[in-house]
Amino acid sequence: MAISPAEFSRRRTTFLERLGGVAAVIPAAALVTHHADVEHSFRQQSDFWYLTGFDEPGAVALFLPHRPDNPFVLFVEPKDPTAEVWNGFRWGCEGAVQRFGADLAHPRADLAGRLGDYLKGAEGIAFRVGRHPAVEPLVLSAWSAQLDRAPRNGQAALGLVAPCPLLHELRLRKSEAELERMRLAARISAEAHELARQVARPGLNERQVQAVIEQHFMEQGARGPAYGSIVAGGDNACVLHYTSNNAPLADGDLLLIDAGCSLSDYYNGDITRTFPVNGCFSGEQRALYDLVLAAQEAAIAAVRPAADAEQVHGVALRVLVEGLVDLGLLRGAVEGLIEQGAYRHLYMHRTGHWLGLDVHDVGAYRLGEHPVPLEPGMVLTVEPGLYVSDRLPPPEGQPAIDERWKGIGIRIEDDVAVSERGHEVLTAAAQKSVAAIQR
Ligand SMILES: [Mn+2]
Repeated sequence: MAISPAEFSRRRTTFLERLGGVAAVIPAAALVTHHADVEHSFRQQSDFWYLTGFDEPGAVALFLPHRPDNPFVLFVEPKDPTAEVWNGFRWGCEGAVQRFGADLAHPRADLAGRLGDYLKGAEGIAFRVGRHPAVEPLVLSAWSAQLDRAPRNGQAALGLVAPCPLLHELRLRKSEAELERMRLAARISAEAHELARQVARPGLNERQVQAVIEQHFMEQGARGPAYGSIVAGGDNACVLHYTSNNAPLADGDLLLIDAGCSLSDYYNGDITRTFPVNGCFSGEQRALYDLVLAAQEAAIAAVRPAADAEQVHGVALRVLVEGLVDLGLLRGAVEGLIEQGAYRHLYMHRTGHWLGLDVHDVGAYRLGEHPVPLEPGMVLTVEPGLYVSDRLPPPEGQPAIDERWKGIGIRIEDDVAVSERGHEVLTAAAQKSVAAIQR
């Protein structure tokens, strides 16, 4: 079930409460040029979406706690038959009020003329500077005009503040309805990984596997991939953000796939699986796979209320480093290796990130000195990996890597929701045990 209008309304009420007397200006995304006069398919800005559910470009939402009778105002592209013939349906001002719960709606072109009046009486302006080039000059000039008037009308000069901390704290904790959407995104994404493993075979191109995955996303009603799918055979898997996906799969190589779908309302899955192209691990591949899987399972087991993402990372890291020492790929005492970062030529990223409307979702990881404690409703990925290649030299004192290990890149990633009792793995339908992925 899609997020209900009532839930969008509750989000706005909470946001308005948190704003105190500060007015917020939250712009929608603009269309982005792909090339020449062709645009990328539209992707709404997640903060704007979270508060409005309005999926058109160029709109601007105002949240005005100092105007309790009409605190939610939308500026939208008005109805225009000619424009709609070319670019599709618009809700217009009437739709903004009737379907999206705006107290008042105006054509976007009126923003410059009306913004100053709407901000009158606010204690400050919450606006994200640096991200919205079409809206920022209007906000700054309305702010400037208020500063000009302040000495005469005796009102305190307004402050300009960032809306992000407030809003992102809300987005970090998912409601039950949001978790339901994320379960669906996770399920569709997991099914696509299962299909990919069934079709993968030596000689197939990475791109052909990508097609199977993304076809499933769209068949199942998702918008498409949540991010550039990574389909990386053999040594390509050691490039963390490999997206060229255009090499033939080799017999004897592993295939790393990092792909997840984005639903119509932008909730995302983010899954990585790694398996042998021919269904059979070599000794070295198996040793490293067992190690990454053990690290991942230990890290998932550490996800529970009051733990934090740094502890989860620490658990994965310890398992990896201990295993790498056992395999002779690192040398020294585990504690010291972790402290010095002597593993970073083999494991160079963190173990996870928040997941939600953005794939790398918003929300702080630390507040000052302290890591943010996990709470029920938070969703994070758990994704340790190992990447053995010539790209980064071992640090001083660490052994040279034997050729037999090179070209092995492995990552295993699940989406994990923190629950009252511990955690729920949303992506469990994507198999990862050796028994399941060997043929
Ligand atoms: Mn991820």
